[in-house]
Amino acid sequence: MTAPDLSSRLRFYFIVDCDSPLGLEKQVEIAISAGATMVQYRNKHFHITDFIALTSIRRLCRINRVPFIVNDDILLARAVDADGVHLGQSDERHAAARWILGGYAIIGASVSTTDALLTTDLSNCDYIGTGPVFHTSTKADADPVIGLEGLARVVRESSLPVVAIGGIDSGNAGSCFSSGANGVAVISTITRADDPLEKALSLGAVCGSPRRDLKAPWKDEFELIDQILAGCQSTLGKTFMKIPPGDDASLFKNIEKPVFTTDTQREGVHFRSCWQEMDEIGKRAVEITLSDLAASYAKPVGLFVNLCVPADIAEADVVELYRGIDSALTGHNVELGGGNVSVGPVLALDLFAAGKGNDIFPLRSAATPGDGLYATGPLGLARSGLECLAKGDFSFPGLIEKYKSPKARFDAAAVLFSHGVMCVMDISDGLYGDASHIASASGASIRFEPSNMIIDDRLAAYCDKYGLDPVSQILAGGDDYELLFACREDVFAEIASHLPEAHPVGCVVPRAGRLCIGVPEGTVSYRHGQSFGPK
Ligand code: TZP
Ligand code: MG
Repeated sequence: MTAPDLSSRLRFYFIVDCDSPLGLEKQVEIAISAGATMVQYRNKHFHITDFIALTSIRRLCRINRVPFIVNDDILLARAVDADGVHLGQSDERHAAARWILGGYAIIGASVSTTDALLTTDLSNCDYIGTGPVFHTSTKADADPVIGLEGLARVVRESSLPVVAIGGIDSGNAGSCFSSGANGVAVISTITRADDPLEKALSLGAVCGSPRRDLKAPWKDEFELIDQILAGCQSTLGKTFMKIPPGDDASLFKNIEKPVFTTDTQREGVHFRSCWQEMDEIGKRAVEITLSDLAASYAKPVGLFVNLCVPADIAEADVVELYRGIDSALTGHNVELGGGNVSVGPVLALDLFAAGKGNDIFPLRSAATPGDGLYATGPLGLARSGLECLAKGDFSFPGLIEKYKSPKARFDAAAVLFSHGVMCVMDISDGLYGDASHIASASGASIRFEPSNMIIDDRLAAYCDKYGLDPVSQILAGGDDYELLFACREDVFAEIASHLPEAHPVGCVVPRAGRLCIGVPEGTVSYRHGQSFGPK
């Protein structure tokens, strides 16, 4: 699911009908192909034997990247790994759902009057469902009809996106949108229609949700590899390899001063596929891996990808992922040296890159007291972009772009190399943590100089909105993949004329107690197992 925000995911919200003669799978296939943007499993008489049908529609939604919500039952939502749950008005249950399903779960609540809006704590909720807007016979114990005026009142008073429900069809959905609803939730207009697909398509048209082909999951490792390779011809080891991929291993031509690095990207840890297009995930993984070669002054030549794919991912999406990998490799003139595919619980990429080393191999241990510590560009942006995605705040596209599309700074590395800079690393975990590595390896301390740090306008605006300290964002924020380097001040002055965004962040001083001095209390860079990160 790659819809940019929750409001657009609510646009065409289909709820399954367990009492319809049309099977659940058929209902969901019809809804998704007509453009449904969210699917809810609602079964007021759930029996454990229903679990098979439930998992089958959950799978269908995941393959098609449509968010899947379970009605009312938090533990069932958890059991089926739903994207969220839809609940009533109990604050206690909203809080429990947040705790049980995690920070990224979509939690909806039914709230139909402005009075209820005032008395319900919706701090754990992401959207509200309001209705019945029109008469419905689908829900036996439905509240009184609130009409379009009632819907408009709730929309006016709600700070959360609103999905209208109850008696909605393609004929009246437009009036719900005109009353301010972000989406419409429907059951019987599709599940009880003589021609469900036709009704679903008409509704999809009113919702502005395009019809789509259902995606097929990948089925066979070797077929998948053939598909992947068919889309990757441009980077299959032609220049740097004597024997390109195709055998048990690839044979490289002589690589002078060979440099190797590895990195990993895991769904839910390093990225979330609902935040990004698949090709962006592929590109990002390559740039991040190559960034370590840039920080080592190496010229990348080959990349190996060990891919783990869940069973419920579409073949077309894996091919798209590789299209992104291919395009990043082409951009850096690097060849795909080979790879491996296995099935696994989540999408994960382990990447290995080979490069040709240069006359200098920069070290973290090469900083000397008296050196300045510098960064090649503004920091804290990617972390803030990640936070925007986590909050569902899309008003800082520049920050989000920085998180989604990092660039390995080979251009900056070439400038640092030509000026003989000996101490370089890339900033992946955050300035504070990464500078600590330099301090530790060099037997020195780093004194930060916040007054010199570049505070990008977009970062300043974001921090203003959320009452954050930009310097803390800069110190804590990872994922920027700028280069951090230490050198003398006069050398930096020359470098700065080639890299206008390069700026001082601190200076190297003799070891004085702590590795880093001048860090606001409570600042933490990313450490696996310890700090900020996706669920
Ligand atoms: N909650 C309020 S009305 C309703 C629910 C679940 C039923 C909506 O079904 P239909 O068939 O779209 O009117
Ligand atoms: Mg690194």
